[in-house]
Amino acid sequence: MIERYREGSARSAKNILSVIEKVKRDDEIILIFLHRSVDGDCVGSASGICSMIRSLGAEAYVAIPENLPYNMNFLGIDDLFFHPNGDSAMAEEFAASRTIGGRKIGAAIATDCSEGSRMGFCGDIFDSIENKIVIDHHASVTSRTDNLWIDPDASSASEMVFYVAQQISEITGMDMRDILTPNSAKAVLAGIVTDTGRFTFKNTRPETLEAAGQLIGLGGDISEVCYNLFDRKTKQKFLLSAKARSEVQFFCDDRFALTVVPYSQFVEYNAGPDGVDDVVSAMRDIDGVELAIVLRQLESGEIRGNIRSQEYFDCSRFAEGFGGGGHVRAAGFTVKDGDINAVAEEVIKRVKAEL
Ligand SMILES: [Mn+2]
Repeated sequence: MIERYREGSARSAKNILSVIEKVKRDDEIILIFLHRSVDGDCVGSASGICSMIRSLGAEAYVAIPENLPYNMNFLGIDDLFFHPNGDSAMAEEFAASRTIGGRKIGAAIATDCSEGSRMGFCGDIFDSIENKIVIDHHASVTSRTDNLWIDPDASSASEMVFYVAQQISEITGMDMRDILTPNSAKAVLAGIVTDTGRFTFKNTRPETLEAAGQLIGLGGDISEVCYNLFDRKTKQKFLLSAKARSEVQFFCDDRFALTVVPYSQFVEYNAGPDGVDDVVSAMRDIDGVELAIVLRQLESGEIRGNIRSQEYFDCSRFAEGFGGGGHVRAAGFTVKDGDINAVAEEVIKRVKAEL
């Protein structure tokens, strides 16, 4: 066991084992929650926890607030998900009685986020459940529960979940292969790969690679994961990304790069909301650029800002100014609706005051 994870992962493992005991005794179910705008890390960490709980004989589902992005379909983990807003019999039963298969929700586990406000429409369900466990690597936390493991230095929630699985293996004597199925090991690996930019970001530590190495041994195919999450793209996405890159503007002696993608461009290029996901890091990597921001408008009218910095700009604090959050070098925010150009002007003004 990696020393710096020993205490937190042991505490989380014990909390999880005790809720498993409780839900088995009371014939209840556990729901796992992740943040909206789902990404590899929230999906990977939630899937790992779900697989772990099922392996210990309790019933669990990942309550997902939106469809899995197409580039994560290769993970083959559909059986872990529960779509409370879907049109399945399960969703209908839940809407009518707040039960699944006749069982009440006995506990909630949040991974890669800690607050209902980050979970889209699943937030109300999360908030209504009394028994909560949180495993997260985002520093901005306001929720207060004893069952909280927050480690802002961890590369990803998925890395933390891997070490929780290892603790459960140590405590129960179960083999890691019986705790994480090959597909969920692949999902946890996908989470680490996502949040480390395939092991190139500064958050990549020896313990990150240790976890990744073991996950490959458990069935995670690293090249399949990297191809699907980073390299694979549709023609539409390729063209929209090129357009967004060609329209980048520079400010503050070229230290700040900004590009603005109105919804009309998503329509023109027939690309999905993830169509410019690869742009912000590419902008941040331009020589001399400290701060990169991509503003995009979604079909709902929402304006989403993605923020990346190179060395010193605090993205998390800047995002908080717009009601968002994240990490020091990578953060984001969402503005409910409004004029994307007006938001851009406000962003430029605030950056100029700070950078
Ligand atoms: Mn994460």
